[in-house]
Amino acid sequence: MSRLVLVANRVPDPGERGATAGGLAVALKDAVTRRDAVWFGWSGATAEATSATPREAVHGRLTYATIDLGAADYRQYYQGFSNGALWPVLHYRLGVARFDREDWIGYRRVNAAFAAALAPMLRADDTVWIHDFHLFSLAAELRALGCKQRIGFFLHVPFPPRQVFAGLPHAQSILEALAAADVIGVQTGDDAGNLRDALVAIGQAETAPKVHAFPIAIDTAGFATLAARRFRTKEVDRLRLSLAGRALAIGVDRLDYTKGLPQRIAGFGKLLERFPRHRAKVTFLQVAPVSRGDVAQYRALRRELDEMVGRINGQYAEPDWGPIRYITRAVARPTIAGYMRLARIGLVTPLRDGMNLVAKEYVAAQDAEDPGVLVLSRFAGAALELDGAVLVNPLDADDIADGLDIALSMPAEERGARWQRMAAAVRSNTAATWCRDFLAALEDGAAARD
Ligand code: ADQ
Repeated sequence: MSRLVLVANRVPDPGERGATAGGLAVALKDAVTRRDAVWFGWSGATAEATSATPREAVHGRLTYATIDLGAADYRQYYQGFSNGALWPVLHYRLGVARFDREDWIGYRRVNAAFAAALAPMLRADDTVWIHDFHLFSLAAELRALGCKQRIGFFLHVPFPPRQVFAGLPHAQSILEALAAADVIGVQTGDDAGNLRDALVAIGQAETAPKVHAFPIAIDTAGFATLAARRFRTKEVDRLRLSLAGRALAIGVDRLDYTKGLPQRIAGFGKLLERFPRHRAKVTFLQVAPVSRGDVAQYRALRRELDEMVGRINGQYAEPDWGPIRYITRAVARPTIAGYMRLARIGLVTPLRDGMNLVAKEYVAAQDAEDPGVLVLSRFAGAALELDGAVLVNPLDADDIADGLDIALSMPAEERGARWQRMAAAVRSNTAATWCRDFLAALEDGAAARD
């Protein structure tokens, strides 16, 4: 089998294995354990200048190859164009985006630098799989250097309707660069439709058929085992005892404005206001470690949340009950898995999300004998697969409150039936099938599912 070369903005820490590894590392585990592989990308460190050659670290069949980013490249490529412009636009938030011509130049420069550092490492029969919006131009840069390998690209975040994407300066260059990939994967059929439309509108109709949906998934059996094991530990006992028999609702997110946290907290406040019978009967635990804390919008979000949580707690707390527990420190993944199993409600309400793996993890973590209810945003990619969830409009605090009321009042039989439907979905599409489906489309030209 040919070697697989994964490219992503960040390369996971080789030490983060198994239970502690998150997101992409878990999703790609199947692909990298079955064959020789290279994982190429940014080390996470900044230096005076971006490295011209990667540092390599061999771990069995997997080689990590990393480069440092120069300070200006970090600012323009990563903070500027990737996080400041692409992230909001791809999440339908043109008004939040910050555009700067220098950032775009830096973005192109770093994509070219990735290509220049990677190309000498490539063997003729390698398969290259590029991940996410930081590297939209990388396939084209590799082609410009003469690389003829199969190249796949997967976008982890949504692709908005073409009229929204057109608001991004240089939108056309980005779409044109994508044509260099052989297969372009997105999370859902909606994203695929939007991206195809955008390609056709700029005269790239021949690229549109390369776009397919491959909904990302989790290691369902692994997460279920982790949750069941962790459920019986002291940390989860501590939480259980502190609830004193009350229901637990849990939210687990990075602290990001796309995750709908203010609206979610407002929704929980509306539940207590409009449905007094739930007061002192349910506790909401939100875990949201700070991410991108050096960006002004994220600092403002944190202040807003601090204030909202304080107000609602002040208004409704009893001497022996506080409505909201809000943690901005990181909590270890295995512990989160145990908490999810304890929670009667998983509250996942992003304003827009490519997929949202937390929703799938919550389903996997449940006890089949007494499962909880998932209250899920209609605008998360996961909503298309998890039709047993109580779906809500994440922008509408009253709708979130209604969803919470439905979930808290739901008879055990309905809870079980809804969970069975969702459990079947997360068992049939897993991280391993996701990897295999994408690579089959890229390497064998296998027809994608959509
Ligand atoms: P993210 O926006 O990071 O990912 P998500 O899919 O929800 O969002 O989470 C990724 C992983 O991080 C999950 O395994 C989750 O458990 C973990 N995680 C999130 N918050 C955490 C917390 N507070 N503590 C511990 N762990 C936490 C992007 C896209 C998503 C897409 C993924 C994968 O934005 O839409 O689902 O990539 O493609």
